[in-house]
Amino acid sequence: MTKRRPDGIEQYDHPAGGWDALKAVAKTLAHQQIVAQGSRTLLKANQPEGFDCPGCAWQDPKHTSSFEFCENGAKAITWESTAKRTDADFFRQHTVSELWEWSDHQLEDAGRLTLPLRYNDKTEHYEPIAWDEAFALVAAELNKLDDPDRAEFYTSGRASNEAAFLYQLFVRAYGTNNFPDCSNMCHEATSVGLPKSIGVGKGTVTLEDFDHADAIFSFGHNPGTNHPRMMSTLHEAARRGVPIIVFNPLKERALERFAAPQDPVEMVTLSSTRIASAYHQVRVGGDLAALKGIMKAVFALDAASLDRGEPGVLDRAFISEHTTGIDALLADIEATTWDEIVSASGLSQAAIESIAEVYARAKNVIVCYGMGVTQHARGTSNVQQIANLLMLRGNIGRQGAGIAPIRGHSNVQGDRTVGITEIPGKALLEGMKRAFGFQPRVDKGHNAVEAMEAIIAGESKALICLGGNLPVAMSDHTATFAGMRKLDLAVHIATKLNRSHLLVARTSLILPCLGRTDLDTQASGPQAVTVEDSMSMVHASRGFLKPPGDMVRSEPAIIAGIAKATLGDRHGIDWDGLVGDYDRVRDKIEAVFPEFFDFNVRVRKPGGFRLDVAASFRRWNTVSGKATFLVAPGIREDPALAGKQALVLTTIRSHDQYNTTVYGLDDRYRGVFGRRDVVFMNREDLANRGLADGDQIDIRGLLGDEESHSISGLTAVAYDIPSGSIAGYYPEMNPVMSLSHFDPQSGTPSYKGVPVTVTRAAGVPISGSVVQ
Ligand SMILES: Nc1nc2c(c(=O)[nH]1)N[C@H]1C(S)=C(S)[C@@H](COP(=O)(O)OP(=O)(O)OC[C@H]3O[C@@H](n4cnc5c(=O)[nH]c(N)nc54)[C@H](O)[C@@H]3O)O[C@H]1N2
Ligand SMILES: Nc1nc2c(c(=O)[nH]1)N[C@H]1C(S)=C(S)[C@@H](COP(=O)(O)OP(=O)(O)OC[C@H]3O[C@@H](n4cnc5c(=O)[nH]c(N)nc54)[C@H](O)[C@@H]3O)O[C@H]1N2
Ligand SMILES: [Mo]
Repeated sequence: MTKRRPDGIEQYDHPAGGWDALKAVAKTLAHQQIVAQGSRTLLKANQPEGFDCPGCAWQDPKHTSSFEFCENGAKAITWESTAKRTDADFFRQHTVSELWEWSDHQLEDAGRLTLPLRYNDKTEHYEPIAWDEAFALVAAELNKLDDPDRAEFYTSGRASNEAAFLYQLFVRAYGTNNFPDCSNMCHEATSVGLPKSIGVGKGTVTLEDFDHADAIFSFGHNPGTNHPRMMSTLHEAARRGVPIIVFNPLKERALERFAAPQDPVEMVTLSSTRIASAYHQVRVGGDLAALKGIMKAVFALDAASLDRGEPGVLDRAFISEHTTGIDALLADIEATTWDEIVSASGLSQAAIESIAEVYARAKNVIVCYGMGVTQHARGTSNVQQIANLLMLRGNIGRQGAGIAPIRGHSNVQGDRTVGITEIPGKALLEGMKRAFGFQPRVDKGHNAVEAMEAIIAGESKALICLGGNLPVAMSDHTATFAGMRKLDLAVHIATKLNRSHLLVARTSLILPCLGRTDLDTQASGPQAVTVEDSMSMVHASRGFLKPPGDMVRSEPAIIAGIAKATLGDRHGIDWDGLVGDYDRVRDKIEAVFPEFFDFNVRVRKPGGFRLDVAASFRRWNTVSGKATFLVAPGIREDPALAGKQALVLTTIRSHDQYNTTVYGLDDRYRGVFGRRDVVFMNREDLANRGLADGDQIDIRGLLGDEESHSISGLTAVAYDIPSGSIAGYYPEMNPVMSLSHFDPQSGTPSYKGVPVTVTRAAGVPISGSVVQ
């Protein structure tokens, strides 16, 4: 008797990468109707004279002479360089309420935006509008507000340094620090947590450090899907025999086995390489406990070594010269019992001790981490405990060792560096005054959650979005969607249509912009922009494709258009001059931020340059001037979960999506095909609820009210995931989350620690999965 799996659910037994990845790219090129042009475009990705791939923020290899194949990079590029268009006809044919019924995939798949559009509530259509008229409308609405703080200026992390810099200049000159940005939902725990630990809110390693690492730890990220070029690095390290220790509640295929498409032998022989030397299925939210456990075991190894008359495993020279706070950390770890650690992490004491042994044996350790660590109510503490672990053996500021937050959007780190922040620091404020002669506001503005709360409360009346899909990316769609509809002004600078654009305000505009792959020509000729990757490398990006329409403008040009219309000649900023030649924007970036010295010269060198990361050189820009061990009291992930009989939901990306952009409905490595309406559950958790693989279920978030925080009619999939933890796709799961559930230190929503209950779908008979 065989049990049939639910429709579209299969066992995927291949390694990640390999021929399946090549086939997927061929399919994407065909679907986007760009087979010939598309393959030429791909060859220009991440080349010295080419464009920066919008797929992720992983560093390019030093010698980018040959094309580095990356399935999901190829999808990101072809999605942008598609031959499909949404033109005037498209918007004449479809009303906004009709488009609302389309899926997220269908909306973006309609093609590139080609015309500035304004919503007409009489006809219910978006209709073409002239650029100057659009700018004048935005200006009139912004200037009508009685307080600049009633406007919100969102940034998604694809914007170039030049666009982001002009945007923050405009917004600061307008008079607010309301800079919600995608970083607030992503690596904010890194940006807030690490400066207190090591004096810089960025990673300390470069790509070359991976060549010198003796052990690599990976917490809560899925590089096979989200940073596929990182797989080349992990593949190489694994083949060198470097232990790779993975912490992830789900067995992500690429972290288990990977066949490198760049490796002719593996491709021809259908062989593959084991990536993780040990795979620890930590409970969702169990990382804090796991990290404390590893540190406890390291302290025990140290004591045993000293007992034997050996020098111990802690790097005492580093600790005494470079750090402070070790005693408080030691006291906290001593007070934490193994029972607590084992029950909160879901890992056995023996497993944790074996991890500590690998850690103590390795001379140089790199810890990489992603959203599984940051998107928790204690995300900042998680990040700081990672720093603690590394500091115990001096694994920061030394070749082959360090901390590697794996960033999200391709320029999310750069956007922050050039001034997109709701908490302006002294250097930024002084730099702006020096370069532009006006004193920007010093007080804190809104982050993403605060901006959304102000919009929902009706306090903020205008929202300008430099890319992204804010209300869909946030928790609690019932609330965010209603909030959007209350706005007086919503402006979306975008490449493709998405659901945010359909949540119309009294005045709604869509302004079509160039993407990374498009040729950007301004008064002085073709322009390059710059971006900063996860390893703080800044380099140029030049698009070369014919833009999707004559009316489409660059992001810098659109921002300058809005700024000029809104501010007139306030502060004497020469908006036309800046946009006419992006070298002038870069000169201003250099004037504000001295670390960009000789910007225009250095960025013209192939590969660009690295920004100074003080901690990489053991210079600690903390209050005490030392790297600081920080204590995170307690062991439980999240006080909001205390006393709740809840399953903990984590939300994940499929292999076929880019955030809210859904390329397709498959999630190949997890064996899901043609659907996204599934929830991955442990078999015991299913059985305890009288449920089985394939049953229809309802899921309800416990931190919001019952009706608006439920999703009905999902399908339960029995999966290898720790008991008590369940997983579903982002953004489909966002309605069950509460907007007020976030990390109080960083404001990052707890997207990966949502307390929920699961019940059989109302009105569905108990037949569930079919037994043949
Ligand atoms: N193709 C593609 N590339 C992308 C993106 C994309 O959507 N598609 N998004 C970009 C962006 S903005 C970002 S931020 C990054 C995101 O890249 P990732 O950080 O890889 O993001 P997620 O897919 O959210 O998955 C995180 C991983 O954490 C695991 N996880 C979940 N909860 C926990 C937990 O509590 N503890 C631990 N240890 N692990 C956990 C999940 O199983 C999953 O493997 O990728 C960027 N690159
Ligand atoms: N439940 C849950 N929610 C999450 C997450 C999660 O893991 N779980 N992850 C969070 C994270 S890490 C992030 S970063 C956010 C992402 O939030 P956002 O950055 O707001 O969302 P995206 O889906 O990346 O935005 C896609 C849109 O960007 C526009 N776009 C694409 N390219 C360009 C361009 O070059 N220029 C401009 N102007 N527009 C462009 C297109 O119109 C496209 O529809 O979501 C967060 N939300
Ligand atoms: Mo992100």
